[in-house]
Amino acid sequence: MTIHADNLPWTESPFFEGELQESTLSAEDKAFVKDFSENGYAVFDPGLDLSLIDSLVGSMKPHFAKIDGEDKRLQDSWAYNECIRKVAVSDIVLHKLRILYRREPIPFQTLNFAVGTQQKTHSDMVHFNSIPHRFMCGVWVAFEDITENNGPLHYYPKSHKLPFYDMIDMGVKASDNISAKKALMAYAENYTSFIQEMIEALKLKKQTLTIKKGQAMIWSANLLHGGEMIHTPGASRYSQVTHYYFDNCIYYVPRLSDIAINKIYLNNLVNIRTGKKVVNSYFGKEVKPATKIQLQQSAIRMLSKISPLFPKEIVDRIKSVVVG
Ligand SMILES: O=C(O)CCC(=O)C(=O)O
Repeated sequence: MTIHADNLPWTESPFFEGELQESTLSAEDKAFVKDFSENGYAVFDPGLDLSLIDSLVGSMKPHFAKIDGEDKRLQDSWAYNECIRKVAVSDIVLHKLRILYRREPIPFQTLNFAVGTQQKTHSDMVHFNSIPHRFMCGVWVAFEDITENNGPLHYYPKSHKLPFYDMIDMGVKASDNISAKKALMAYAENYTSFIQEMIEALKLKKQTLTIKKGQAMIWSANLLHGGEMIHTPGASRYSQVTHYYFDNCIYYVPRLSDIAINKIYLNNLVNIRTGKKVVNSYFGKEVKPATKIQLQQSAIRMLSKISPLFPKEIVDRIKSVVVG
């Protein structure tokens, strides 16, 4: 009897080898899928027109110039920049993702970088998880040649096979002080030091992604990755990562959730391909879990709409009652 584990990406299923043999994919696609299953990432050519990349970078330069500080990243600029949207919904990327996940991909977030992020090593699963688990991945595209000097992406091959470490594993109650933790990398102290210590304890081997302009890499949800140091001060590193979920899941943020006490922080997403709101779905049916955090999220949204009409002290008082 063959058991098909539909609620796991097939590349991460215990039945993968058998399913791969049974599959009708071409030999080339089979090798691609097998490599991704074993290593947790795949480098490929998304077939992007280099003139699209040049227009994208040219049109984003004035936006990057307005950012103060070192971290030159822009989130969700696909909403006003059609070139960014085209990269996110590129036919070749979507085709590869359909093969790797056997579900319809949902591009839901873009991040555009002008320089290397030097971001600490992490698994995306702590930011974006799904139920069923692991239906999430990132696709990173180089908009210029990437060298060891301009802060390449780094990653740990096969680390996607490690367990998923949630905030409870670090002894942290994730849903405490959500507003503080929502600030970028505010979770860093506990999470990223745990990951770094684990890498050292397991002696995991790091690789860097020195690819050419136009090339891309897909990483699976739990692959450990981050940004290398920039060795050439002032060097640019134009690039884009698009994050994808897959259909028929619940989508949530583990670093802000404590599922054990019914606090799940759901993502409120738009599908970049269709422009439609992404529905949370469990076994094919829409779910609207009325958890405390979800109620808090909608109460805060409502409060910010009416807050100009009331004195600040009153709004703050209501907020403290609602959020606790
Ligand atoms: O581009 C980089 O340097 C890191 C990007 C990253 O870690 C992410 O998008 O999760």
